[in-house]
Amino acid sequence: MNAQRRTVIAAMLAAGLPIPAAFADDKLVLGFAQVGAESEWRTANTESIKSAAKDAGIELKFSDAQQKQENQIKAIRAFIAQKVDVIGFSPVVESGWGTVLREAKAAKIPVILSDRAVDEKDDTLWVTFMGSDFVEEGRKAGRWLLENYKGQGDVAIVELQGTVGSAPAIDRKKGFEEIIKAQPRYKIIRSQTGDFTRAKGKEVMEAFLKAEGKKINVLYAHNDDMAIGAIQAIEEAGMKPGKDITIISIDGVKGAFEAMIAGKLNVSVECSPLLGPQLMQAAKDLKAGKTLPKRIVTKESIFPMEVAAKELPNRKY
Ligand code: GYE
Repeated sequence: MNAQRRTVIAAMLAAGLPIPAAFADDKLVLGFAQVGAESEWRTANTESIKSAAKDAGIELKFSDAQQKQENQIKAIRAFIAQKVDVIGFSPVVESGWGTVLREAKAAKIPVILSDRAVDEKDDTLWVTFMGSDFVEEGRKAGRWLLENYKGQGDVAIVELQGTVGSAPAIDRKKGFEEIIKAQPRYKIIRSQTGDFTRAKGKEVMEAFLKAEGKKINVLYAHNDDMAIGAIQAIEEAGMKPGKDITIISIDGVKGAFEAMIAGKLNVSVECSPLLGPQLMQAAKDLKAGKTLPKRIVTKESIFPMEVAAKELPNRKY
């Protein structure tokens, strides 16, 4: 229900007037500004949000920003103009949100950050941030490498980063580096963005292979889609992904499980996109006047290739 309608209902109640059913049952309206459709993860996230809104009886206004911050800002402004009850969004990059978030606050519309964080000092600009601990995901990837890599001597790692300036790219790099720096033989020899997509992952891996060739021992990809693109590049270069080059990625989407079963991907760190139900619950709680915890962390695991075939039937995305 929008703020205007709430005021009208309050005035009617105060005047002792009956509230027409259609008026009072008015649906909660949630505006959601999504990043885009860049990965299998993102598609599953969108699907989770849409189906959870339906199940919860929430009217969802959904916007796809095609990975552009300016589109997300436009969408949020449109939600403010439409006086939605709650705004949810997954910020494509961390910085540059202060102005539009202050506009939402001035309009008294609560904002929920879903999946990705913003880099803003004033944390009263959003009510809660729900999503994964990306630094911890990076650490899990690093720990798996240190515990499982069998080769001797220097280990040459190439890294495919996510979208430049995005929370998962910044944090997954940080967590991974924090762990591997304990063993100086592990060295990141090249690191570049593949923007979280298969096409870019393939293209950048081709360039890495051209420059470094057989020197590359390990690929660390910030998501499965880039790893899957890179696998293609490695095969086209006549090498065996998962054997000649150890491959580590993050998300745990079905495509990664298939690659692991085929022996081409060594491990995927789980990052759940199934945030829809908790987002709807949070929107309802806000409407009911409840206070939400400032941070809601998603619980996650890690899947090495040895368990992929057994786990695949349990996967929901
Ligand atoms: O890992 C990647 C997606 O923000 C956690 O965005 C998300 C990331 C996810 O495109 O596949």
